Amino acid sequence: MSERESVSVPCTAQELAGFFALSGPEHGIDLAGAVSLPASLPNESRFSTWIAERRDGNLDYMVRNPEQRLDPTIRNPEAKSLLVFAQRYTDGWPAHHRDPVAGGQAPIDAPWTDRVSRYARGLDYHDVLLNSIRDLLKDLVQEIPGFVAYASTDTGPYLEREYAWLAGFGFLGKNTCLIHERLGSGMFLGVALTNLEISGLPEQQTEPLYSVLRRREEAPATRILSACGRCTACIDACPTDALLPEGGMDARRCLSNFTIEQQGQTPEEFKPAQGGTVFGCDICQAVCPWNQKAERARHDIPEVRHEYATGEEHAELDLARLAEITDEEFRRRFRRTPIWRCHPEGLRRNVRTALGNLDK
Ligand code: B12
Repeated sequence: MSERESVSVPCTAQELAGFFALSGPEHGIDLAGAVSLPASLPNESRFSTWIAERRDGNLDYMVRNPEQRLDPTIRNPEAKSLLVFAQRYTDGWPAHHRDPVAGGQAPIDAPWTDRVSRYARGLDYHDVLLNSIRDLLKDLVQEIPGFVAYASTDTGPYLEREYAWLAGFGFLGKNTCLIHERLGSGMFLGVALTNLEISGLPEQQTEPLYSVLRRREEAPATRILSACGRCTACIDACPTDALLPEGGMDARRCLSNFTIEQQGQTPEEFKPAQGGTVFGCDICQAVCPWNQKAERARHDIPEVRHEYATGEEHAELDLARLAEITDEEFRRRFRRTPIWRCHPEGLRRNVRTALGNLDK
């Protein structure tokens, strides 16, 4: 935000809720809320420990300016609030269905899309959700003169799950995902840094300002940090012990990190755990009882956005061919999907590992 834009603009939480209720559904937003800045994040010290111990596993963007990630007003002193949004990408994971992809149990002739994490079977959320948020913000500019906002999803220096928790979206699961009690964790998060000075907004909220379930949902009386109780299904199921028993994740052991983010070879010790998966990992979400419940609840909530359904770029292709995919074909097919992130050499690497595992 520049000097000119630094003037804060007042509004009430109620006005914002009314606006979200009108504009949210139009732009495919499932949850919307807001957090006043600066905010005290519930797991600030856990993030600092994670960085200090380099549990990021070479995710250099996470290690850069960690203090700014904890407090966005360091970089933008004039920012007054962060709007928070969620968009579902799946209805959940079927009961007791260890994703064949993730579990590595997929037979050699399984469709290869079954070997890709659910979040990556359609178009890229960095475009879809970001555009939804931007469209909604354009509407809000019309309503509130002087309103300024910068939207991002995933890539901005924000601990998005922490803000989503403060905004009343759900709780932080042992699988480290933000879990909504009825929608599960199959949702993307996005935020917008703004100059809105919002009155009537508790620091920690028990429900979002807008929810796709609004009329059907009873708001919880209090918002607890984690509702996993004694369940350890995700920790037990993770084949590489990436989820820590005390909470949080060691990304140096996460299959999702190896198959999406990391360049170079997957360490030998982790290759068998990749099974038949070629991109991402869903095990810790697939085994989560909250996601199995979400699957059962899907009949009474609107469909997930069509952009996240499997598209043409995921047309059938045998793994042997995919292991040799040319850079050009990769670019042509995957440019608009999350698979773009791992580059052609990353995809070839992942497919070869999967083929090696399936051969055994
Ligand atoms: C880096 C990153 C990764 C890394 C590291 C994951 C991680 N858990 O940190 C890797 C590449 C492994 C990854 C994988 C995935 N990611 Co990711 N990732 C991010 C990113 C960019 C930052 C996350 C971060 O801040 N990590 C920091 C460390 C400290 O987090 P942590 O160890 O989990 O600890 C935090 C909490 O768990 C909690 N905590 C820690 N210990 C304890 C203990 C207790 C008792 C409690 C209550 C809480 C608690 O406090 C910490 C601070 O918030 C965010 C986007 C963003 N800007 O926020 C997306 C994000 C978290 N990822 C997302 C997704 C979809 C995924 C995958 C599902 C993709 C896939 N299918 O392969 C997997 C899920 C793996 C998993 N279980 O996390 C979504 C999650 C949406 C949701 N519903 O929560 C996000 C929000 C992106 C988005 N904009 O939608 N991701």
